[in-house]
Amino acid sequence: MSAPDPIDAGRLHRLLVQPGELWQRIRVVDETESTNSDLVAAARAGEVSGSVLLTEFQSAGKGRLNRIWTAPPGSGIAMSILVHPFDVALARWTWMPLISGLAVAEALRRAAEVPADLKWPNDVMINGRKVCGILAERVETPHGPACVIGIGVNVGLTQEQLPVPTATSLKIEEAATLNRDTIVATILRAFALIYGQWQSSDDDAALAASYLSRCSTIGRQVRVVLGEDRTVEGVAEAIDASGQLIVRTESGSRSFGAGDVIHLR
Ligand code: BT5
Repeated sequence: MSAPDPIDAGRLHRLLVQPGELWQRIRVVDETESTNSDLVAAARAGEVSGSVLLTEFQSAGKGRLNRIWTAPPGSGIAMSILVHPFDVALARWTWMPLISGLAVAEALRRAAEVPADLKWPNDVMINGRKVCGILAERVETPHGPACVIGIGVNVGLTQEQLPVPTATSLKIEEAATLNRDTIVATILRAFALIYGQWQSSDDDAALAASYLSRCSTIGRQVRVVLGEDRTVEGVAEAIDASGQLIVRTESGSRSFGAGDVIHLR
């Protein structure tokens, strides 16, 4: 198998970085432990909003809840983005992980022509298997609170290279393109669009509707895993105004702001 073309920071810069637009700085490093850890540290040191950091290989990629994200060198997209939603009330920041998932799902549909959808809150799935994981972290910076969002997309992994059997890749799903520059640019454009709409309007109803149109969790029997031996089962009914998942259980409806969801049937 031939090696993939390296991600081209210069090309991405030409495509995306413009004064007055969201994206201001795009860097690619050969290898690092975790792009999220690096960008969180940079944000604390004053890095500008609209910074994007990509790498060809992470030696200690982070998942949620201290889990690990792994992928062979050059096999995917490992990217973190830094944004300062200055004008947005903190109470609405609960939408950030969902906006990110929605942007990736839309971008993979558009650029790679795959039927990507979302398992609440932000796992991007193709045919029930995970193609992208997202880790959103809030960080205190000299400019105020900010958000670092880590996006890992499996692009060229073969079946044998998948770290877990529940994963998939764009290659396995016979995507229309495996060009990582194209996919990164499409994700960043989609994010800028949805994020811009969220930032400029307090009405989250349209956002919730867009999210719901891509979310495969609603209407399903689910198990929400809250801790080692704490789980809740029921039917996923809705997403509320802050992006929380509402589940109808035997003892009534409950809402969840975080947690791992398993689709049961
Ligand atoms: C996530 O966590 O899905 C968030 C992953 C975020 C990764 C990006 S890459 C760029 C940025 N820098 C970082 O350091 N991280 C971000 P979670 O939902 O906890 O899922 C982690 C679980 O998914 C692991 O415990 C494995 O079971 C599984 N997993 C690990 N690598 C995977 C992969 N490449 N594809 C699919 N599943 C994977």
